[in-house]
Amino acid sequence: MEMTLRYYGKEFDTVKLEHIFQIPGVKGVITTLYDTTPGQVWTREAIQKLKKEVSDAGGHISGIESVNVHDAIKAGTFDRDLYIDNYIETLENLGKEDIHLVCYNFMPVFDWTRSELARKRPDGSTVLAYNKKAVESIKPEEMFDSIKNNSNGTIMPGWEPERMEKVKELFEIYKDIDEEKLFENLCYFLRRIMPVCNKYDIKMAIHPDDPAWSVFGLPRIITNEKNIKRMLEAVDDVHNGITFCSGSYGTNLENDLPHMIREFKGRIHFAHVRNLKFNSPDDFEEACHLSSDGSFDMYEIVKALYETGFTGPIRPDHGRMIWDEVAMPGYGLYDRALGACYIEGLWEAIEKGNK
Ligand SMILES: [Mn+2]
Repeated sequence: MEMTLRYYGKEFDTVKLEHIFQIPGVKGVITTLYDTTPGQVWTREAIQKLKKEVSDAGGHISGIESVNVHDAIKAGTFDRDLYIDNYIETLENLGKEDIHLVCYNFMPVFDWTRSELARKRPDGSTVLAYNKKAVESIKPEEMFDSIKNNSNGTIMPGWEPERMEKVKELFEIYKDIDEEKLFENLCYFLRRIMPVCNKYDIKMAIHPDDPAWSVFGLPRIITNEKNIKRMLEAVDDVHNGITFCSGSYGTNLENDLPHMIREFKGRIHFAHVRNLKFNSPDDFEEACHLSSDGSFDMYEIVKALYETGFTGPIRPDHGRMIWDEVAMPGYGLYDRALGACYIEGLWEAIEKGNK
């Protein structure tokens, strides 16, 4: 595995690349062109500029998170082929720039959903949290507002203001889309992009729906073992793979995380490793990465990745806000750095224990 951190680019991130590369073992970032909109072609010049920014700081790009998929593709509207053509052109440009991992998601309208961005824990740290009742009691527009007002002046991925203006229109295009239709649209997209992925050896890694259930009545499909298996079999190409995000699959307590990792051996191209603490099945908060702070056995998760021969990038996922840091919620430097070192420690112990 390669330890990495997510980075949004110097105009958007509150964390500096130079600081990221001071974290032990981190020389790669997972990054994106944060100012592009879904459907827009990424030019080679823009990709080269991003690569240079990272290499000038002493590191490299380990993968892209995300190249966002336009809603026309997810909803399968009449103009989807135009947007898929653009997506293919972006993949081609990434391939020519020697980038071989692309994380994306297929969630309608919303990216991840949380009811709180700064729930205070007993030690004074703040974390993202989810309460099912709180989410069910508000309108989608209100969630946009609350996320905008609580993100410390940053723009949260998936919650860009231009999406909020279109939220009603977006709901409209999904009104006849059920899970089956969404699944078909995903397969259609994957079949069309597989040739370019094969040509440039680009591994596509779909991110799970977060949380792993339907929110605001919208369909959600990347939620459990059965559905992932169906997706991997429908387009049976190694370049059609997954991002194993423990914090997202873990929202559904029926998902057996180490078992899923073993089940999808060879098709996991990217891993997000983080812990959640459940206060009840309907309420969780994003604990620190340590097993004892949350509900997951992080040793078993890392062990499953190690034992299945995982060689891709891992990144610590959302961190707590600690030590008075002011940053994009979930994406401060300090707690993610602690998470990276903790996961590296688990990995080293498991690796040496196996020799
Ligand atoms: Mn994730």
